[in-house]
Amino acid sequence: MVPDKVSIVEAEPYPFEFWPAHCALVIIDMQRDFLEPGGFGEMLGNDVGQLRRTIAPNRALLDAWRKAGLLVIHTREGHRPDLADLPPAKRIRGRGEKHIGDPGPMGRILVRGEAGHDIIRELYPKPGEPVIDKPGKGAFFATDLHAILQYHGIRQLVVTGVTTEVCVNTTVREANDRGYDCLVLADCVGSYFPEFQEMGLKMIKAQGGIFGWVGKSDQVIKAIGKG
Ligand code: TIU
Repeated sequence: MVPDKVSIVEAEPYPFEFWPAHCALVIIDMQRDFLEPGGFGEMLGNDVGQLRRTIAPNRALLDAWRKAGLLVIHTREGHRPDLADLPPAKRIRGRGEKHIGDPGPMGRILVRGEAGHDIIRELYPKPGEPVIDKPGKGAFFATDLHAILQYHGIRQLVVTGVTTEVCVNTTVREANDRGYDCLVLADCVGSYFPEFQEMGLKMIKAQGGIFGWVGKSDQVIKAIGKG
């Protein structure tokens, strides 16, 4: 049993009241196609180094989180092999040569069951840890994430993963509207674009924490250690 008590975690715009027994770690889309050299992300011309710097801090946080027996949830962006859940608008967006579902460097792009769709080895889910397969950018859209969180009595989320301005921001906004407090960890989220990393975090913590808080993983690890 996780003790039902609060720790204060340094964060912006003001300290975050961390209730570990009611808080889940949500690791967004740390998938091979987004992070690995030779994957879909790099094929599109993106600098995967901007995302790879998040791997080590996520790993340290995940180790501490698991050791404390807290709930961790992993998400993956992707689609059914028959692409029945892929809106045509999403498929053709970008006018690129390659679309979701086409053969890519690590199997069919963003299709469930393909190598590139899976989570990177360093952060691979353990048996029993929920993995949410999501067809959209937000982790609540067309998934059972909210039901799983409610079942576990979760009221807060520590959010990490990629990319900061796309799937992380969308998920935090969805979570905010569903009544969850979100703490986003700056060193554990990444964008291909440094300016979007900065602004993506500013947008969350602006206006008194309009969507949530921004903090750092070492502060959360410290708080777990004291738990
Ligand atoms: N997971 C996620 O953010 N999906 C994306 O497509 N991100 C981009 O930044 N493209």
